[in-house]
Amino acid sequence: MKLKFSKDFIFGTATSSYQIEGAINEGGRTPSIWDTFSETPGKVLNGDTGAIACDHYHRYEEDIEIIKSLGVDSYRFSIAWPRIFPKDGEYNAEGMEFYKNLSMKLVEAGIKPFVTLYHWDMPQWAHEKGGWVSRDSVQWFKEFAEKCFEELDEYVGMWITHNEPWCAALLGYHQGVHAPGHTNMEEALKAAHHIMLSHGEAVKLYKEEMKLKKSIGITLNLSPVYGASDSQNDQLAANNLDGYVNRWFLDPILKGNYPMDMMNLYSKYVHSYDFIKEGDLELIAYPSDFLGINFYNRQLVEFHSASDFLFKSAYSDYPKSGMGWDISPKEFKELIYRLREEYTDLPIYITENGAAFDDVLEEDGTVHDKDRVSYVEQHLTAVAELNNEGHNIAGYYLWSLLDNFEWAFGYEKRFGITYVDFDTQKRYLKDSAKRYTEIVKAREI
Ligand code: GBH
Repeated sequence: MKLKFSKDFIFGTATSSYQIEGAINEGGRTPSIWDTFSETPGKVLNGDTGAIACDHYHRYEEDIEIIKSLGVDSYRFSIAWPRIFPKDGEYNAEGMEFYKNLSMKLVEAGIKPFVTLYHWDMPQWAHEKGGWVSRDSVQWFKEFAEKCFEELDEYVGMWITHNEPWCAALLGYHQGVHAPGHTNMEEALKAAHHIMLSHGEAVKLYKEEMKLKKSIGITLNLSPVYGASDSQNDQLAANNLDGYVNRWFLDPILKGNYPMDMMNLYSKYVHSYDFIKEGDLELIAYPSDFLGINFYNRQLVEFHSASDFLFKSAYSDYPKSGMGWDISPKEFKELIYRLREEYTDLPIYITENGAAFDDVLEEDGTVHDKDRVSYVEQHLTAVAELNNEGHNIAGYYLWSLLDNFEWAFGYEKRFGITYVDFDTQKRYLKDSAKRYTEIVKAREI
């Protein structure tokens, strides 16, 4: 039986600035923390950097043609902060020009720009003044946001303040696998707090001060977590990972408080929680218009007494993507049920979903990525089913338009529905792009 998508359901595809743009020294841009990090030996696989990436900065018109050919309603991209503020307090109109042209051309093509302000490329100057660990970052971000709102709001369909604060804060400052590569839990919690605070400030600025009217929200990476068994210990492990990845962000943003069990668990790593100031939680929970979710996989954990928060990954017999992540569309649905029950009635956008696999470019320029086709079909079916059940998923953005710089994995992991030959910068539509186009055009699966 075919499942239908409503007329106003938004189909899209997504990218982010550092992962595709390249042109790191052009248009007045200064380095971001990801330039610094990826240039540090040992941080990124094969020593890859985003210096050239997909050369999208020069090829964006060609890339818009690809987006057009997919028939999607919307395109999600992010703005490189160091193009807009290459130095503290110094606005760079030339940097903004790029995003204006991109947005205008998208609008002309009938494609709605969905713009993320922060997808992890903090200017190096801001990092040197303390980065997200410093409370001043809230102010720096607000200035950046204000300029973007001023210059781009007329073209933009929807705004996302932050992409995946968990990654920026915890992968960046606790696990050290993302820029800036620190391993300090207290720093990570401060960074998370300031990122969420800057989200609240930006939404408030947008609505209350600037009185602008498009939709604005935040995107979280959410992973439904399960214990390997029903034992109390494994369930505790699951609760802790759920707190670490999901609740630490969901609770402040949607309920205006931090989860107490996690505050207790973290307290031995934190000198004091006085970086959480009076009024902060209210601001963090400032009402936005939607919740964005990036969904990739569920996680299965077991109790592990020797690890900081008492969990470790457990063996799972699920089929895996090329990242080794469980393919878990059923758990995606469970995540949405939980959000509806415990957290929010806001429209939900799936702002990213997709998978890496080992793609092979055939001599005739085709890529038969049947595993990705199946991954996308399974998750889109889940979205359609959820909507039939009345859960109001307002849109779906396939990650990613192009193979790109996959952070710590460099160019080795390909998430694109378009294959990029990084030697020639030639693009080739994979079978998944063709299948997605069919679904988008038929608006049914
Ligand atoms: C997103 O982050 C990013 O927004 C995007 O830039 C990136 O290219 C894309 O995903 C693909 O990676 O513990 O092994 O089960 C992904 C966030 C967080 C998703 C960790 C997978 C669990 C991995 N990821 N999560 S595992």
